[in-house]
Amino acid sequence: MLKLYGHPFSSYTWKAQIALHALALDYELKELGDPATCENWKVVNSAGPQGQFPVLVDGENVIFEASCVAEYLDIRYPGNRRLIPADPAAALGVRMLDRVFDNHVMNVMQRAVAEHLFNPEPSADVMADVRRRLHRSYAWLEGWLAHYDQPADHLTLIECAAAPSLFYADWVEQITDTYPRLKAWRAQLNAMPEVSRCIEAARIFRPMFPLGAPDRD
Ligand SMILES: N[C@@H](CCC(=O)N[C@@H](CS)C(=O)NCC(=O)O)C(=O)O
Repeated sequence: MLKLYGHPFSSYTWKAQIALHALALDYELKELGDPATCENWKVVNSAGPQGQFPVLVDGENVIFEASCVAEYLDIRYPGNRRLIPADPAAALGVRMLDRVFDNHVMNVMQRAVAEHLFNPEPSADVMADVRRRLHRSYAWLEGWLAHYDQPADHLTLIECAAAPSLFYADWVEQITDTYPRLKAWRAQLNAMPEVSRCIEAARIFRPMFPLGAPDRD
């Protein structure tokens, strides 16, 4: 049985879980609890250089970095529904968007979360910069969506990255009607069974969201 080390409220864990769900793979979520007592941290701390999660364990194989987890699953357990297209040029396009969501949405959102988690007085400058960057990414994505044809019958690595990053970015800086395509796509992603499974499993953890979880979704 595949083992995924992570947490049900963690955005990058969702990204790997969405890939697992899209490929209809059974897995056990090895939840990371209190680092003082939870043995599961040993695997995470010994996998990658920064002890970050998720980490996938498949027998002898230990994979970290959520994009690599998705690619590994797509190679090792290919279904007829590929997360990354076989054509190299099309695959590059998918990976480029994966980088956009990680670097310019997910990680920007995480900066706001970290600022509220670790700083007793969150910096107004940091938050202004986060909001500016998110709006810039939202505007870019709004334009990109005008030309993006999401496959009707399956998810790709783009959706694996987009769903969690847009879910939580919206909680930091709401995606308003200024971005109608992006707002509608986020709702569409949230409604997909591969994603809504993650949303529902994480619901009980919402009081932990450092900026305060909004009353939506
Ligand atoms: N680049 C990594 C980022 C993973 C990441 O930031 N995970 C968060 C949880 S959502 C984490 O490990 N946070 C704890 C830490 O950074 O020490 C990936 O794609 O897997």
